[in-house]
Amino acid sequence: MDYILYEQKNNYAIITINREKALNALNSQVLEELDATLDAVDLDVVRCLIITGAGEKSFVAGADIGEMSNLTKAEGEAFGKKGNDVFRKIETFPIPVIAAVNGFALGGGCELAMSCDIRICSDNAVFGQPEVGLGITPGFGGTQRLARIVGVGRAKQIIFTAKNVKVEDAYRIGLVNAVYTKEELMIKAEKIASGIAKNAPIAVRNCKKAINEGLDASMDEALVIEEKLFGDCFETADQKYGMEFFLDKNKDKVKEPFKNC
Ligand code: DAK
Repeated sequence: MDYILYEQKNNYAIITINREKALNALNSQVLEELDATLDAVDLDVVRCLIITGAGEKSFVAGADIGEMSNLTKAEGEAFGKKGNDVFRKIETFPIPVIAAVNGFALGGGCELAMSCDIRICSDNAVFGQPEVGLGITPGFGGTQRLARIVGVGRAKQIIFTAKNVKVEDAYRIGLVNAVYTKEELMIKAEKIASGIAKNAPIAVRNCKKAINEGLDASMDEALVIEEKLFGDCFETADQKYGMEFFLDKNKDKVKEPFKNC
C-alpha cells in the first residue's frame, strides 16, 4: 500500500490516510487502497476502527482536484461511485468506526468523516464542503449525510456558501462530538475505541445495524428491526455471561472480556 497505513492494536485498529504531501487528498488509488484495507480487517479480532490522516495539518483535504479536473461526465460519475461505495462500506461496516479528524476535513474529507459512526477532532480541524466553488456538487454523499447529521437548513447553508466551518461551530451544530488538542486526539480516539471493544461485540454490532437501518425506515418498521436485532443477541455466550455476571452479585468477581461469537 502506498497511501494507507494499517495498525492493529489488540482488539481495535487504526487506518491512516497517508498522502501527507497532498494533505491526504483522495485520488483513485487512495480510495482503492482504503477499500482493500477495509476488506482485510480481521473482524474476528478487531472490534472498532479509527480513521485518521497522516501529519498534523490535515485529515483529508478533499477528493484530488488534479485528478478530477479533466474527467468526462461518465468518468465523474464513475469516480463518485467509487468514493460512494467505499464510504458506504464504512457506514455499514459491521463494527463501529471513529473519525479522528486531525486538521482539514474538506469536501471528500468531510464526507469521509461523516460516513464514520463517531467524529471527534483536534482544535485545528476545519470542516467544509467547498465543491460549489469548484463547479461541482459534493459527490461522496455530502449532500445526503450532512443534512442527516446537522439538519437540512444548516447543511444547505454550508453547501451553498462553500464556507469553511470552524471547529467551535462544527461542535455546536453536532458535526463533531468532541474537540481535543492535537496531542490528545489520538489518545482519546483510542480510549473510545478500546472502551467500545470491551463491550459485547454482537450487541455492539447489532446496535450499529439497528440505528443505521432504523433511520432509513418508518418508526413501525424500525421497531421491528430493533426487535429482531435484540432477539438475535439471546443465546449468545456474551448475553449469557453478561447477565449471569450481573445476577451473580459477587463483588469479588472480575468481569472477563467478552468473547467473539
Ligand atoms: N486535491 C489535490 N491536491 C490537494 C488538495 C486536493 N483536494 N488539497 C491540497 N492539495 C495539495 C496542494 O495542491 C499542495 O500540493 P503542492 O502544490 O505542494 O504539490 C499541497 O496539497 C499542500 O496544499 P497547500 O499548499 O494548498 O496548503 P495550504 O496550507 O496553503 O492550504 C488548504 C490548505 C486545504 C486550504 C488548500 O490546500 C485547499 O484549499 N485545498 C483544496 C480544498 C478543497 O477544495 N477540497 C475539496 C475538494 S473537492 C464527486 C465526487 C467527489 C467529489 C465531488 C463530486 N462526484 C463524482 C459527483 C468531491 C469533491 C471534493 O472533495
